[in-house]
Amino acid sequence: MSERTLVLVKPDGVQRGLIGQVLSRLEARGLKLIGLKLMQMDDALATQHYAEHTEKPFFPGLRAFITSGPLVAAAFEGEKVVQIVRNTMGATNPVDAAPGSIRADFGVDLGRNVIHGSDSPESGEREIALFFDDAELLSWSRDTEPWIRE
Ligand code: DAT
Ligand code: MG
Repeated sequence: MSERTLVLVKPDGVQRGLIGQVLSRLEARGLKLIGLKLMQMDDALATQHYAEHTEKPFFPGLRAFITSGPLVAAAFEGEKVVQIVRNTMGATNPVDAAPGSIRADFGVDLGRNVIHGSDSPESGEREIALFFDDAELLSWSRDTEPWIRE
């Protein structure tokens, strides 16, 4: 079953010039990109996107950070993409993230962990709808597909 996931290169990743390296890892792994944009979140979008966290003590800081500058939003599609992205990202806290994962290799702080990835296929659908219009999502067939998935 194909699923979709939302990836954000957060404002720390953009400020630090890591957009290409972060997306490159996902692209090189074999994930199929179906949507991509540079944008800035406002408070309303941050509150919707992080709906599960709005009552947490860290939310005001998280909202200030995620709206503080441009970010890159990307949508990927394919079997098990949610889990593949989560594993490629590493644990939420870069201190605990496995070496080789994006959060370990590019960060040291929970509040500056460079990348977001949806936590379930349902979250993927919900979050992609917040960031992309249908017309911004491309359905395309990749010529290299047989070399990436059996
Ligand atoms: P993830 O981004 O791995 O899905 P999450 O959904 O639990 O993690 O939290 C969203 C973001 O909020 C996370 O990437 C970093 C920040 N965050 C989470 N827990 C935090 C905490 N206890 N203190 C400060 N920031 C936190
Ligand atoms: Mg989460």
